[in-house]
Amino acid sequence: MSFTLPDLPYAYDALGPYMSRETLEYHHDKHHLAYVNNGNNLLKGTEFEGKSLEEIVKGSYGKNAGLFNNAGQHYNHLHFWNWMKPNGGGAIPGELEKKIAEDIGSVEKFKEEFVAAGVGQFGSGWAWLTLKDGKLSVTKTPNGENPLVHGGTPLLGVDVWEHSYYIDYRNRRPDYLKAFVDHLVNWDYVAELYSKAV
Ligand code: MN3
Repeated sequence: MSFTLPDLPYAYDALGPYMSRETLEYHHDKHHLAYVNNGNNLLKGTEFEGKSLEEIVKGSYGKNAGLFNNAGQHYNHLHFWNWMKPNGGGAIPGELEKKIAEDIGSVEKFKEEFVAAGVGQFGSGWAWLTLKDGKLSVTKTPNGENPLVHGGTPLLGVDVWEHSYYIDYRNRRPDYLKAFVDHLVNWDYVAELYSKAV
């Protein structure tokens, strides 16, 4: 299976003022496209040709760094576009909200931990809401890594590479993360991933 770049699930200007058209044009059309193209080139002739994206991500981790970086980022970005929506944030579907309260303490505590994980990721990477061994937690990873390679399922992730926020927020990563949790998260998509994983 080769990688392809899907269209964004909303218009380029749909996430304003929290994420601009210019950011989405660079991030989707250039950065994500580069992961797709580089990933396809690096996939050729490897044992991973014909495997699913998840299998490629898990299988190449620690074995083929070039392929892993691009396949991991392709996986992360496929979900990232769906983890956001216009007028996002807001209410969390009941079952998931209950599970967050059980495992993390409260929705407010989750938001604090999630923002802190993103702020605390030194350099490029991602912050996550992860399901592992039946339990939710907030985690973070460097570069293109994600919870899949650590035995978990990513339910929500936020890209903290500078290309994700520098046009709109410059160096203010905490402001970007706060805007993401309060105004961008597509909780219906997170809940859908949760129901598939349990
Ligand atoms: Mn990115």
